[in-house]
Amino acid sequence: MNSIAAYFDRRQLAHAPLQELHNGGWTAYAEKASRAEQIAASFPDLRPVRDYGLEPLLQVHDRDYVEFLRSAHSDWRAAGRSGDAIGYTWPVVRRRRLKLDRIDARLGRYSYDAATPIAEGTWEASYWSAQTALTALAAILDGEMRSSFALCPPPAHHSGRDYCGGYCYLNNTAIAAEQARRSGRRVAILDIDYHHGNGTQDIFYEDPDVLFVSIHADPATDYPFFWGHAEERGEGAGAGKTLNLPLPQGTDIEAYGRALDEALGAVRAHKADLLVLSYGADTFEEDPISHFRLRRSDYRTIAGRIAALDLPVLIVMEGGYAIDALALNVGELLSGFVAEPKDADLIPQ
Ligand code: OKP
Ligand code: ZN
Repeated sequence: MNSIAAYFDRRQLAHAPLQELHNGGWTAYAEKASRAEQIAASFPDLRPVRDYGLEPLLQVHDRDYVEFLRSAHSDWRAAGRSGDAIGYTWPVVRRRRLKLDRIDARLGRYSYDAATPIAEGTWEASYWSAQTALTALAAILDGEMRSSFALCPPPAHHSGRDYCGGYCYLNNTAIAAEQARRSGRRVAILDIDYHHGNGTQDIFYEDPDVLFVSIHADPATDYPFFWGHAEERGEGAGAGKTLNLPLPQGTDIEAYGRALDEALGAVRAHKADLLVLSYGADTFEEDPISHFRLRRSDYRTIAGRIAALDLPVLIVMEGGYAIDALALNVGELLSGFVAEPKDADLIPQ
């Protein structure tokens, strides 16, 4: 049983696309609602989520993108389509600024892949996933908890300011990080999902205040291919504030641990006072769409090293597709973090 404060809202389950384009054919959508159901069922008490409205979402995402997400499925229906909305034409060559009404054009304009269908409940679920991250953050900022866990399907880290992709629609992680920065915190984001967090990276790429560090499968072999290479280090004022540590398929805890030490060194050097941890359990050896070799017990090791930073940690759930193992893997990671209320720190020794 997990004891760290965990946040989740059942409206997040409204997102249920049927299928995705995968290796040249349609397969069942991997980011299934049963992922969250399994994890949620492993918590004795999930805490309720507050509604912070659209404003914190619009600190990260463009308004026209948010409006697109809200209306895409009904526009799809209005165009006479059934099932989930999905694009098939992407404006990759200097055409992104064209403002077009046709739903197929807008699906291409606001996405970069065909892995991210918009179903009837996608907006509702994404909205509440972002509110879940904000509520879990507030527990830390208000001093109620030292660390907290946001159970956030749909996930976040492939979504950028004006695009969805990789099962991600709103960037919960970036929304919480931005909110924390606006509350005066010095924020570092550590992304340990198997896949590179291209959306989060893009959002903070020129930002000197928010450090983004990611350990992930080498994009030369793995999704999302076009981001996450070691030479991407940030730009402009943000130069040096992005660190990518790509690792080969087959990586086990030894090589992973070395990358983790480097990542934690960067977090320390940034002098962060809050860590946002984008956690994907798809680094697990049995994950059906990923190729690292981490074992369940490795998550406790990883958490222990992160906890040794002695920072408050907002843990935001990203991927993880070995559904039967998911709750145990999440529990193993959370077991490494402080579960007590923050006030316990004040009790004299
Ligand atoms: C989301 B998250 C491989 C298909 C990959 C997209 C993967 C999105 C992962 N043939 N489809 O980072 O766990
Ligand atoms: Zn992933």
